Amino acid sequence: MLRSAVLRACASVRGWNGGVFAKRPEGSPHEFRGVTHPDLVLYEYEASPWCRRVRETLCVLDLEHTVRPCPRDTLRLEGAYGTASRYKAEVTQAGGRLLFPFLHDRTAGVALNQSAAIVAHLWEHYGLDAERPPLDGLLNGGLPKPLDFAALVGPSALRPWAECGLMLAPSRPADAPLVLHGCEPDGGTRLLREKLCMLQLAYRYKPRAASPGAAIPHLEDPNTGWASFGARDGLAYLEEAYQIGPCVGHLAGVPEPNLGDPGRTSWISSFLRP
Ligand SMILES: N[C@@H](CCC(=O)N[C@@H](CS)C(=O)NCC(=O)O)C(=O)O
Repeated sequence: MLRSAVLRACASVRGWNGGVFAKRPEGSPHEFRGVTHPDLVLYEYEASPWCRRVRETLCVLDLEHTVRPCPRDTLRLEGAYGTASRYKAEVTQAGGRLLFPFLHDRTAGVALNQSAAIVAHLWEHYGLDAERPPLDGLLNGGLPKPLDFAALVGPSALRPWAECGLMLAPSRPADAPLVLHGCEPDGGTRLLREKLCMLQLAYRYKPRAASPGAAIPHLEDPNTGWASFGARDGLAYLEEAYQIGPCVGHLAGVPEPNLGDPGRTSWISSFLRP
């Protein structure tokens, strides 16, 4: 009850952005500069406000992509990670900084940090014939800075718990990526994204517009043949099939060895550092 109220509040902070696709001209084939399905890999974590901005854009542009979740090992040091992190090494290998979101567009041959640059890249490459929904424009540079920040941070601040796609939990790896059908503001989709993120399970994210009666979220696991609609079964399945330990808490220490950036700080890390 409380959870669904919070989920509804999270969605309403950003006015359901990401639940409505950009309109494309009548009869326009669903292709982007001749490419029907660009090969996009997003490294992100659910609780990061800046990652939300990019996930929304991918939904608005109806771009299927692969998510490789990079939840935090620790809040004490920015960019720190240990052997429990599954995908962070790929970010530096692809030329990125340990700062999320990070997009590797393997079709365009581009690797990008910074949410604003990623959003601009996606519109320039894959949204030229698309009509930007006014709300999406407003939430991407159309608001005064303090309001923009509040609208961005609101949905994360309403679910600040470590398990909500912020910190990692030990998990079994999956051979093939799972498949998630849903959209950014949908509460059930968010619950599944949070869990997939905490467990660092890669997935193909297939945007579905949010309409009354839309059959989302829908989760499939090609590794076992399991599939189901709705969040409740999906959460139980992921826990049973993949989780092998509790989520590390907000106060988790810097991992030893630290395979990431040795000395980056932020206001939150200076606050938490002993
Ligand atoms: N200005 C950047 C901010 C990105 C950012 O600060 N990301 C934080 C999470 S919200 C981060 O990745 N911190 C390092 C870490 O998680 O280790 C953007 O717009 O992408």
